[in-house]
Amino acid sequence: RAIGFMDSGVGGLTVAKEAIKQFPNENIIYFGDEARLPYGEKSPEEIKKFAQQISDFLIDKGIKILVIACNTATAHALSLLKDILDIPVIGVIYPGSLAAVNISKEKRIGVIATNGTIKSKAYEKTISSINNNVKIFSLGCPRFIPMVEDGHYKSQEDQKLVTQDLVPIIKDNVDTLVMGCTHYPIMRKLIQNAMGADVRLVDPGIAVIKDIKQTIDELNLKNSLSHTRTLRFYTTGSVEKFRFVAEEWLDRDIDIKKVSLKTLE
Ligand code: DGN
Repeated sequence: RAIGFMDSGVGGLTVAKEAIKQFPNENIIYFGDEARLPYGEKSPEEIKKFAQQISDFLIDKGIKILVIACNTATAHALSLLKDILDIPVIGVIYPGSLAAVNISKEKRIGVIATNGTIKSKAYEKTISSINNNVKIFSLGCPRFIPMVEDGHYKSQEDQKLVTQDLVPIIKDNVDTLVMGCTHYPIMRKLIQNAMGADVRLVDPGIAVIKDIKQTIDELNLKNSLSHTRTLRFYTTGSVEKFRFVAEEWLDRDIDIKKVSLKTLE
């Protein structure tokens, strides 16, 4: 069986890439719901419905663990999916919060994310529950998601837009910044340039790998070593568009299939 990853688009590939590297024997099935992107502007009820549909689809394909490789879906649907699914479900917000608290020296932590994640206050609540003395500054950066989906994260013009949007959090003088949307690490360089070299960037998608490993070990879900693994990718949007960003990011050719929204309903 496989480890399943879900996101609204290519963002969760930042998590899947690390999983591909760290778990060489594990099958990976990835689902990007690009036809319904951006999740950041949808209501919690809609996100819950999408997350249920996608988890049903992935379970049908044979996953043994579900990783919600999307902060917005983690904020709105993690506890629901944990309740209703009988496989382990792992979200990115707790591991990201813990990594940020551990790495921050001055305990001034910034969080950038979709408007949906920011409104949910999921990071604020989680970070405060880990350490009550942290000052938290939050900022919605919705424009970064279409930039990443369209491959706009390289030019000077892209840098200008990113820096412009980050001005409020730059002014907050944070020492640590959580990239609280899985799309953002794809434009990590631009974010680091804007924030300055001494601000520590936290990628919750990397932090979650430890949790996945622990779940595999504890529940004895490891594949046998002789196994040749498979990687499969699904999108509800355009296969070509998904391929454009995904193959560059993963640095390999991949098999992508289109899923119509009708089959999810
Ligand atoms: N990648 C998603 C996240 O981490 O929140 C959301 C992107 C979006 O659909 N707005």
